Amino acid sequence: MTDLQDIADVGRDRRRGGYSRHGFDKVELELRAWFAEEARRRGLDVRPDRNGNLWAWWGKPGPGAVITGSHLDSVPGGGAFDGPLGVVSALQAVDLLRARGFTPSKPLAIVVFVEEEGGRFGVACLGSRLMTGAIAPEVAAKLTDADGVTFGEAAHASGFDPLRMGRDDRALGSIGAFVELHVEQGRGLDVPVGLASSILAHGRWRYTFTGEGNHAGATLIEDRRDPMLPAAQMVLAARRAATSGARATVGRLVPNPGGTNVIPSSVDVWLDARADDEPRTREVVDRITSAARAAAEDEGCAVRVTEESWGGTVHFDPGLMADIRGALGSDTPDLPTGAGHDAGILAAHVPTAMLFVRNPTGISHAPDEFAESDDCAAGVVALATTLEHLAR
Ligand code: HGY
Ligand code: MN
Ligand code: MN
Ligand code: MN
Repeated sequence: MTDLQDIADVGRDRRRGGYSRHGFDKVELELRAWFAEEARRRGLDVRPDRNGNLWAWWGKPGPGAVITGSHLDSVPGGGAFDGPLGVVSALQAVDLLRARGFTPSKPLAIVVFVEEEGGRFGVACLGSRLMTGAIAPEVAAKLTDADGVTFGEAAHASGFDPLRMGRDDRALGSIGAFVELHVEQGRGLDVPVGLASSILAHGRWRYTFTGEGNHAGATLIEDRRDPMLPAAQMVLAARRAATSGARATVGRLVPNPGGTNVIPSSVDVWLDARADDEPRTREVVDRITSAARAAAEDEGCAVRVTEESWGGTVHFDPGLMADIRGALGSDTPDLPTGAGHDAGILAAHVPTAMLFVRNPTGISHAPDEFAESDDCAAGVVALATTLEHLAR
């Protein structure tokens, strides 16, 4: 059954050495090597695709393939389950199917997508967006991390040619169904396993406030053009504009240069906004942006707003959900989620569904993210039953 230790180990490894700087960095490469070794131990054929996503095949790749999997990268300060639970459970589901004497009549694979959280290069689901053409390779290649390293350089250093990245019709064409198992994020399940029905529309915006860098002690207040002020006003405006239906979050604010005794010359603030649909999301962002512009003007600062990523509302495939519910039991609940996933990117291209494993804390993207062993084990059984049903 799912060994919590496996998940905890992967989670621990993700914390080591700046795990949030995933996307082909040392820790992600080590985790990918761990996955490849675990897959090979199970006789799976491990092949990276040209976008850096890792595929472990049970049987020859081919049309109508049943695919499962998730991601191994994390957010800064993330938990151990978001991503790894889907990957570890897929490996354990293969074990369970083998133990049942099952051999798939369709190709079956586990996929590990690269840079799902956008923790290093700022765009979530980068590997699945590249594969589906949702982001152009030349745009992805220029994305930079906190040290100015580009995704193209990082990918190249990991053996991938950024110029060969991009929409992969062969891979997409081979997928008959994609089912991602994931820890629940937020509280909604009263039973160990449920299905996802939809994902909120979701975008990320970068606000750059520019003022005048100066000395904290030598500069009179009336002589300042301090970009930290409109940045702070924007954070408050985000909370004021948010409602339970439209979630606006500022989780990252970076003053430049960032000295305690230095009035910053500029401040970058990232906004994560999500709502049921695009109009409601953009309405909240517009309100925040006008407050940001007004605050910048008051302080004699400039502000530049850049939309860094966008993904519309996702509705999962009702036919596939019904098919899976037929295999798992008609009482299998479904629930919407506010969290984005690679499954949300693939859903626009191939029949896609998600299985959620109950999270008693509801907390995610934080160390208290959790799932009970029994619920994880129930998730493996549900995934194995789903894969057997789809690939029989
Ligand atoms: O941000 C998200 O919702 C996902 O965890 N990448
Ligand atoms: Mn996440
Ligand atoms: Mn995730
Ligand atoms: Mn000094």
